Amino acid sequence: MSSNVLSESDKSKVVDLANRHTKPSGTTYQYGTAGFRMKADQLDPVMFTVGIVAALRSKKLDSKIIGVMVTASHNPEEDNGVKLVDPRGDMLEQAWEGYATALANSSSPEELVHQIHQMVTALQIDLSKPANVIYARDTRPSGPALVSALVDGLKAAPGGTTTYTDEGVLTTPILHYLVRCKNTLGTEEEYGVPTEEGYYEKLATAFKKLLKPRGSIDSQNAPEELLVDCANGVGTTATEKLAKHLEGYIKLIPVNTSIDKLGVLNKGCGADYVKTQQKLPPSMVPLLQPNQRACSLDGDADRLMYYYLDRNGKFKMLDGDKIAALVAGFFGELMEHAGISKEELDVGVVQTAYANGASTHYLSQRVPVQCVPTGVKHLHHAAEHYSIGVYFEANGHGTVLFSANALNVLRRHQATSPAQQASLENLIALTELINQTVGDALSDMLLVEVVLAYRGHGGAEWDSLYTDLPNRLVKVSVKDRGAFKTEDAERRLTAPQGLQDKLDALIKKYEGGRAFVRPSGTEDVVRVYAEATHKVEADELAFKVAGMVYDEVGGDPASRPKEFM
Ligand code: G16
Repeated sequence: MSSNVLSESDKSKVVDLANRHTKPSGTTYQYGTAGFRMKADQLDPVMFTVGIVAALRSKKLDSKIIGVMVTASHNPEEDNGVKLVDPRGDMLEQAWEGYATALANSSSPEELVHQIHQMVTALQIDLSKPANVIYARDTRPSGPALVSALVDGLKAAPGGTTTYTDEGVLTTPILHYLVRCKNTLGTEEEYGVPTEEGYYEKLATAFKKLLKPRGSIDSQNAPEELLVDCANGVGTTATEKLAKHLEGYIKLIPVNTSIDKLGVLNKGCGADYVKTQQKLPPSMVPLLQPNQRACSLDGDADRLMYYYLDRNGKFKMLDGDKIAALVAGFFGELMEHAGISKEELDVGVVQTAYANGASTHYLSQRVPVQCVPTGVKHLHHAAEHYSIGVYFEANGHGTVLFSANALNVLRRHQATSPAQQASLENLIALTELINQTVGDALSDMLLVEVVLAYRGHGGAEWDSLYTDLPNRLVKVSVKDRGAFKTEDAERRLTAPQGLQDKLDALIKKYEGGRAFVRPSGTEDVVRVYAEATHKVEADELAFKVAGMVYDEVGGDPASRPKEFM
């Protein structure tokens, strides 16, 4: 019998277990850009309430499997985080973020019971339904204890049985893949074999359809070997396993693979280091040769940055914007070669305010381009409006989505020549190679290698699609990042009052100047981005804006930008 009411035994179970996970007074939690994320030692009570939310979400969605990923991705090792994955492998529906936040901020076990009751009533959740949840974590040392707190939350979930499975240590994209596979198993939308091994097999099979073994004509431009900086994180094991599946096709060489050493995760390496420092991870310096390319993953392998050394040995970065430009153009070409018109399938690109102005200009001349707020959840939903939606954040987070209609068109299309047929088969193989659930560094890496091999291009040719405008990204630690509110896809500030006018007056002084300020949703900082025609001016603008931000609200003196003040 359906029920929206917590029984007395439900209530006492919640209270008993919640007593083991009390919230420190004065702490406020917020489901941010990618879930809850903060210093790991503050997360125990949040993990507990997230367990309850995951079970309730499953009940609400007819017992579909919900995923929970314990990771702080690109953040330092001492941070951790948790996010929920919806049944199709995408991010938690945004309307639920508020409920997750409310439960996490309950000031006592009794208040938590009250919040659960409110949520169950408002959302008409049938508690009698069973719940199904799977979870995984990255390699952070804080992970196992946080998983225990999560399990207590799953045990505390009210109503019918909650079944949960520990999927172990996995990359974020593999957990997303598993959620979708398990929920579609036996349906027309079956996504793949619901195991970690099934994931590698799916990617490798598609890659092998697209690129012939090394030594054959089609593979002549794939690199002999590709150095993959694994950020000393969970991407290490995934890269090693994937490499085995790809033997004879491409040789992946994992670098920064110390997953058991304390303090090295994302330190001096990884996608975020490359993007923010705009230089090679020091460990890559002795390894990378002029004219050679390599890539960096982040701590949970959902971001990818490419780079190469030019013939003079100068570092050149190929970020998420460059990946979007490469990939969007490739789909256009393949469709044309397969005899599929733009009217049948439209290709669109989604970016954020961080996209380099030159990339937006380049892409806008070729395809529709949309700008949305930071966070894969925003990009993913916007990309779903296109037949083939390419979304990438400049930081290397992104993927390509194919609509149900696009998959139908590809299945039904009648090629009229062997050449058309070959392009059509390649398009279909790409729908298998590309992770449809979330940005996935490993899947994106194989995609990039396929495109470059087809075009016969290396890093330099790819880089020459357009020239990045000089830019600078700065973090400012302030007393209260909540004081910063934005509009227009985070390109303008609405608070603190008057600050945007001051910024406008400053930006006007710089040739090609553009800058914006937004509070991070994953770190306790405010981010400042600036670009200008000349590098020195982009740097100066970024630091002047950072100085204004700091002066507006005050903050940690150590993080007051010193340059150009
Ligand atoms: C997460 C999100 C990304 C976002 C990044 C930074 O990445 O998934 O979409 O770009 O945080 O967000 P913010 O600027 O708000 O801190 P990851 O790789 O850390 O999960």
